[in-house]
Amino acid sequence: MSSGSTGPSEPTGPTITLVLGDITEQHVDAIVNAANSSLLGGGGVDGAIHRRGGTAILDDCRRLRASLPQALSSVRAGETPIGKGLPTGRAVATTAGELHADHVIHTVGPVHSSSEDRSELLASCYRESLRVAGELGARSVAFPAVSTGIYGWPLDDGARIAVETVRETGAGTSVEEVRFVLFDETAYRAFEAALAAQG
Ligand code: AR6
Repeated sequence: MSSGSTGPSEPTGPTITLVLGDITEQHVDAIVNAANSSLLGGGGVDGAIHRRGGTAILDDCRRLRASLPQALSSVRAGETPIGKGLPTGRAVATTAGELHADHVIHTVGPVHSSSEDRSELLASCYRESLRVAGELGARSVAFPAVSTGIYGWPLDDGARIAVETVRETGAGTSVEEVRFVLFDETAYRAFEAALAAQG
């Protein structure tokens, strides 16, 4: 797979890098998974991460599910109730198993809706994942384009929200590199355009 990178973002925030490729092949401190509320795996990038990372990730997810009411301090309006798993927009970490990373951070993106604006929930995925990464001391974090596959979010808008949210965290994170790992050229170009549009 080829790869490319862009210049640094704002001086005080993480450097944003774009890579065309498979997120399960990245060597970073933390890999973000576009999971679902069950945390028990699925298709898309979630399936790939569990396949490549091995059963240790699923074992950890099962343990986390059991402790979710303790792990999450509050449920906000519109979120999935805690009894049904990890609420949309939130993030939790597990081992990365056999992946070339120390942690997998699982976040649950919103399903795209044309009748309701769920952008804030998608932004929350990036914000919460970076917050968890900071707590773990992770310096490099790889993100997929959350919600832009099975959950149907239009790529251009998903890319805009992703870049905007990472930029907005600015100095508010100890993460030094945010690497967006895009699975195909269309996704890569959408992120490239979002970066260019946001200066
Ligand atoms: N590396 C990087 N990006 C990938 C990879 C990969 N190996 N595989 C897919 N993508 P999706 P969602 C891209 O569907 O939309 C699962 O079943 C893909 O091209 O993985 O958030 C979960 O369990 C797309 O651009 O996640 C949930 O039920 C992006 O990753 C549901 O899908 C996200 O696509 C979550 O849907």
